[in-house]
Amino acid sequence: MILTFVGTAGSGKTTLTAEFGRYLVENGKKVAYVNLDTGVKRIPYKADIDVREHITVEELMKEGYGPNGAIVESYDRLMAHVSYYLSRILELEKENDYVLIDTPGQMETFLFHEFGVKLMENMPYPLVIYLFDPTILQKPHDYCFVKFFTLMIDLRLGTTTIPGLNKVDLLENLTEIKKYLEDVEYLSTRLNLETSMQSLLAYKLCKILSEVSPPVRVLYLSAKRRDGFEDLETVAYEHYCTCGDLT
Ligand SMILES: Nc1nc2c(ncn2[C@@H]2O[C@H](COP(=O)(O)OP(=O)(O)OP(=O)(O)O)[C@@H](O)[C@H]2O)c(=O)[nH]1
Ligand SMILES: [Mg+2]
Repeated sequence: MILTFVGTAGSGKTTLTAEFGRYLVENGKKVAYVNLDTGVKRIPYKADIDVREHITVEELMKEGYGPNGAIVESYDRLMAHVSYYLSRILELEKENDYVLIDTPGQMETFLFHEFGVKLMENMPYPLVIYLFDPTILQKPHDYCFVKFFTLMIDLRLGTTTIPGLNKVDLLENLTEIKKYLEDVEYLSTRLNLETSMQSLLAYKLCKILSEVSPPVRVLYLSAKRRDGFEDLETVAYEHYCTCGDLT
């Protein structure tokens, strides 16, 4: 089973990769780790595959690139090795129960560069966990954004994407947040009470949500407290082993 963690900078991809891996190993599973981030300095797990074998952002900056240019250039150079990484990931999958993939710090690098697209499109039944930080959820329309962004990842990468609210240990109002994320009727009612253009747009989008997407389960995760780890295992199992729906 291959699980790919995608998310905005600082959403907790690397920490979750390490901690979920440790949890799986403690539960008797064989786990392999893949680091696809050319910019990371230190990682808290032992990577079986690491793109920094080929190139790092640091090296490119020494060649004179700026930080953003170096990130893009690093994935331009990795394009020549996509098939190599793909075949090594598939080998690891045969030898392990889980392959956990940690993706570039900035999500746009993975979603907008051909490297991420080619890698994911050629994986069999790719499963992505889209990690989002609680700080993004300020207004009712933000919940709509998260739901559609999950679909946009499916659209771009050809994956099945499960949204995962990360760092729930920081939250005091999780019950209310769950209502917004799981009950479209509740969200629509709240959006209807708002007067902004964003809310109106979100209200219209919510109406078509059930047509374009089955009701997808949301994960509530914390690497700090290991919250949601059993659910994450279940999602992976249902996706790969029962080819079931993830509602
Ligand atoms: N409270 C809390 N903090 C967390 C959790 N997971 C990660 N963090 C913190 O969030 C920050 C970012 O974590 P990372 O794992 O580096 O996040 P990332 O998405 O890999 O970050 P980049 O790759 O640099 O974009 C660190 O300070 C972590 O300690 C969590 O479950 N709870
Ligand atoms: Mg990281």
